Amino acid sequence: MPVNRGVLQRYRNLLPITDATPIISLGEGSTPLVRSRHIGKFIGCEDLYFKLEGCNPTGSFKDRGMVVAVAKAMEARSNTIVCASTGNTSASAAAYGAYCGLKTVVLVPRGAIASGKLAQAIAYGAKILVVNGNFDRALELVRQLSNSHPITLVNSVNPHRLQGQKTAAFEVVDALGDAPDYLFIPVGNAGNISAYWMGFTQFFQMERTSRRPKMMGFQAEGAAPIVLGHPVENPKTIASAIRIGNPASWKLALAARDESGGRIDAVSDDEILAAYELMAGKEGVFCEPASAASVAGLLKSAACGLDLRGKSAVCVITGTGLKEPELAAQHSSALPVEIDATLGTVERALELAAVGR
Ligand code: AN7
Repeated sequence: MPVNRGVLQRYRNLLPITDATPIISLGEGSTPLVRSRHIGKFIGCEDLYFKLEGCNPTGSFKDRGMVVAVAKAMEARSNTIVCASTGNTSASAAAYGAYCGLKTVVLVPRGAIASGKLAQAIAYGAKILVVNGNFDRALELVRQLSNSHPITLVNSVNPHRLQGQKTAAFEVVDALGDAPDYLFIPVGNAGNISAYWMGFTQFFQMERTSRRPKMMGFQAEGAAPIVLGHPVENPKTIASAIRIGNPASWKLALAARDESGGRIDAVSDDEILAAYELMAGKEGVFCEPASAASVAGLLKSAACGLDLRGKSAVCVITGTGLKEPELAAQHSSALPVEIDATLGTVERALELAAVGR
């Protein structure tokens, strides 16, 4: 198997890079597209796939965009990067910042990011500022900060982020031989749905795909500004990664929805948690709740009459469940059983009859 040389090398000609752009990589991209064994059958969609973005180096899709943003920051001779984050962006920025010797500053909302994401930012040595306010406020702060200081903003308002993230759409097309009929994706700050649409559109214009998918985006019910048509001041959802009330790429997401003939809808926390359990328990994919929103959206759409028979669909699984291990224990029936260290107690715990010894 060849070395994974990463997104910059692999898509050199399709990204805004120059001879002066350093070709860096932590092995991002080239993530698996796996076929569903359970959920597809359940909803009558034989061609259902999951794009496992949790397999990226820091456990989320953010690495695809971060590698481009950081390379461009280095090209511009910046020595400090900053972002606001619900967790994954900060983990990714901190990793690439460490790898490239940049100073990384992350602003995260107090008490509102998963423990594993915070642990990553700490381990990678970022300067972590915990803000008494939500993500939207933190994003306002870093926008102001980067406007008045020589610090590069690496949130998805930095266009290089979306450029990198569009490569996931390229991979989906290459894996399936064409674009799917539908793409289901969680929506938070709305960068990723916009990036996928850019990627599908670019491949369509290059005639590397015969069509573009309908873009099906899903917000959490308590954090659904795009669905409601106005910002949400105090967004609430168990899916902390998409607890965002005023998405930066709002207009781009609406364009993706409308140009593709897709939808942006909301799913409840109960629907998100049911999909989160189903993905782990029936598909063997331990994803984070925000990622499960795409699957919850698929199930909701099918239940509301979307006929997926004979159609192909891809759910983007944006991040790994390992970043918030506490949540699994709160939402699973398969809890650990403590036993004495004897074969008899193991057998009793498994309801196995003892074989004569
Ligand atoms: C797992 O890390 O916004 O709609 O600051 O971590 O492109 O924002 C994360 C978002 C989906 C939503 N799934 O993507 C951040 C941040 C996961 C995420 C989203 C996020 P966008």
